[in-house]
Amino acid sequence: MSLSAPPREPTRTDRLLAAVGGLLAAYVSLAVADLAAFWVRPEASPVPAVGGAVVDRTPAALKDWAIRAFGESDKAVLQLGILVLLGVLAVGIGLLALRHRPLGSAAVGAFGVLGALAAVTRPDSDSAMDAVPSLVGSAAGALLLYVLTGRLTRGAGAGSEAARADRRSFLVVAASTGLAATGAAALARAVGSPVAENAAASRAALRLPRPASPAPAVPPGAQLDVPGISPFVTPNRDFYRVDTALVVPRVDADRWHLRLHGGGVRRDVTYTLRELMSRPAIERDITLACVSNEVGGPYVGNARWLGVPLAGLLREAGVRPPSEGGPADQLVARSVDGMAIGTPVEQVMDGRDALLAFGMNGEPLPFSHGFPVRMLVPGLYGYVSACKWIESIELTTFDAYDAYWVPRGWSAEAPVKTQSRIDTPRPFAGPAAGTVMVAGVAWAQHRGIRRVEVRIDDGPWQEARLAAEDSSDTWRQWAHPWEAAPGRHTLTVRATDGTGATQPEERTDTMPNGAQGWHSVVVTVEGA
Ligand SMILES: Nc1nc2c(c(=O)[nH]1)N[C@H]1C(S)=C(S)[C@@H](COP(=O)(O)O)O[C@H]1N2
Ligand SMILES: [Mo]
Repeated sequence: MSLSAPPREPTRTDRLLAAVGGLLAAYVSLAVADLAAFWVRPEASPVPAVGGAVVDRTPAALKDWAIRAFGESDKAVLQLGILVLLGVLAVGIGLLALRHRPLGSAAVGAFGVLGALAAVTRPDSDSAMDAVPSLVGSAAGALLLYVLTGRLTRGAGAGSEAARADRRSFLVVAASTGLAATGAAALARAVGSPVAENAAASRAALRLPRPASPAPAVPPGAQLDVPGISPFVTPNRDFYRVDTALVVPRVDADRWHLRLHGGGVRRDVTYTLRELMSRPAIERDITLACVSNEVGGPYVGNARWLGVPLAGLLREAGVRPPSEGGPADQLVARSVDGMAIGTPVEQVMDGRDALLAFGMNGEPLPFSHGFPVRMLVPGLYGYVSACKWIESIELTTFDAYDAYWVPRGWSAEAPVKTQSRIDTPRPFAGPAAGTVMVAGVAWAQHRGIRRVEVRIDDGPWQEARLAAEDSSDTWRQWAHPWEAAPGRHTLTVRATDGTGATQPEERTDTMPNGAQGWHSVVVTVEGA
């Protein structure tokens, strides 16, 4: 039982245990880092920090593919990928530690340094404290690996009593550390990060102002009574979510402010939420769509938003649109998580209801939709208008600055393209022969929808019944009763917008400025 016994050759069991030790060291590193991040900042935890760095460096085409392949799970898939890669590396490090203990621990430390670098170089990091979770976590992991592998190769022989005692001790240390890390992480999650708690409390305490200009009541005919059609108003919990945030920012409304600055602004202005909410608020129904929405895709939703008109705020600060000689043609909105979204100043100030919104369907913005304040500009895709968790607005020019998505291959300016979607019947459905309601939604925000037509197979285009128009900024439901004969049929839809332009047949990619083309659905009608 002497500590000075010379190391022996590792057996297969030793190697297996070393691999387990490596995995456990990685697990404990991440758990401890997560724990530390609860006090520092949840976003500074290594997996979201590294994941965020990966997201920002992912080629646009790959990101677009990921959104299409994994939908709103793309972030979970990315983080799972990082964990799997870490797992493989951890096994390698465990085996390395068996040969060379200090080197194994040094490797764990090196990953800690990488995580720390990722955390402090995130655009939303404003403190070196963000390095702490990764460093503390990896230090714990490195120490654990050192202790564990120390139990593996001491002793005269693999079968000796000393070696057996060491293995028992390995298992005891491993099990207790693993349990302790799991327990601590679970406890921290249950208690909640103080940062997130303050944000949740500030949201719970928020009283939305009454709109000086309420939205007109939704016309009764705007909602068709067709099972399976998208509801005219998308409930918040069903509203699509697209953003780059791996951890949803939880902003404390009591400490939030918005800075307005840049070309044409008389002098920098800063608004608190209270100041913003004390201005006359307007309430509007606006349909928001994502440029990554494929023909027939789900990334579009309609809500009743409450906020203050952005144009008025800009005017007050001295901003004039380019058509009135203003020096800035681009408004860059930046968020607490480092997003930068560029919007044409001309459109923001042309009379449409561009908003700094704080209410969504009668409640404060949900955290995932930008609490406490986001921007919205009817008629423009979200990536060029709808900055969530906004914290500053800079007036600049398109020549002088490329917003986040532009170097990634997306157009700097992107009005929404007219789209129509068949919600029901679903693709590959098998309705019974007879009257089948073909129905869905069509949108061309700020131009409005004038006509929707449906085609069965290669038949003539037939005009669908349009639901009442709420506003030209919202989508419009449509329905068409079809006398369905047994067999396989292709249903196709196309819309005509308020300018008289009909959706072109040709499909284009979502990149660089939105998909176009006709949506069709294939169904097999069951015989009578
Ligand atoms: N801060 C921030 N704001 C953002 C984004 C983002 O990644 N970060 N994504 C934009 C995109 S691409 C779209 S389509 C809309 C989606 O808003 P939603 O998630 O509330 O539906 O938010 C926009 N605002
Ligand atoms: Mo988007």
